[in-house]
Amino acid sequence: MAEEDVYTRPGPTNDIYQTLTHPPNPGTRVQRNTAQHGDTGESKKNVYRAAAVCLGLMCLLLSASIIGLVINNNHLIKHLTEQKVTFETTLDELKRRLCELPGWQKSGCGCYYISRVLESERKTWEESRQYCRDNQSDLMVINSKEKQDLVESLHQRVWLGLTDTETEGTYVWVDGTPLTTPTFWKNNEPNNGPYTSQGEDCVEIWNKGWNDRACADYNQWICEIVM
Ligand SMILES: [Ca+2]
Ligand SMILES: [Ca+2]
Repeated sequence: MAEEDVYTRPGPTNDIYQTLTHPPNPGTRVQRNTAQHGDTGESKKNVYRAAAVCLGLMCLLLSASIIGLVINNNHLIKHLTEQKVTFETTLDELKRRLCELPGWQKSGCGCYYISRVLESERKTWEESRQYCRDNQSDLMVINSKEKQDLVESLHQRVWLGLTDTETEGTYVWVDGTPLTTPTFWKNNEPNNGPYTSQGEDCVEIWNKGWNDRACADYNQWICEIVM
């Protein structure tokens, strides 16, 4: 009888056997898995929706930023344009007043200063140019026959704003333009001073023609303000 009690007594051991002999209904397991997959799909949709909303918001913010930048840029351009007009007006007024000072004279579209004849006041080409720059001008650029006629009419020997200091034989005006304008060299000039050791890299007008001359020589000069 004791042996029978062992095999019929309910307990954890018998539960295990029942589970092994009667496994859970497979259909139930499939239903639970399907429900789990449905939940996962819904979660993914929610994530996608949230991502789409975020992207939409970012696009809106970006568009608003671009519109703001365009508006600010337009304001900046308008402000700079107004400043430019003010600056140009002030500069024109300054040039006009400068042209009224003693020693300056207006001619055509320019205003000119011719240094005095006194030998003690003559300057090298660089010193002459510096004088012009200190007075809101530069050495004269001759880019037309009218300007050549003007400087010839002065009957002075003066430095012009033309040099080949950078590259021998390649002349450049002080405003940066190359010598492609009409030229008015004297006969046999420029010759780069064949009888001098330092060469001749700066240009003067002398007796109605251009001559290259040693830049360190002392000379009169002519400043120009283009109006
Ligand atoms: Ca030269
Ligand atoms: Ca010469």
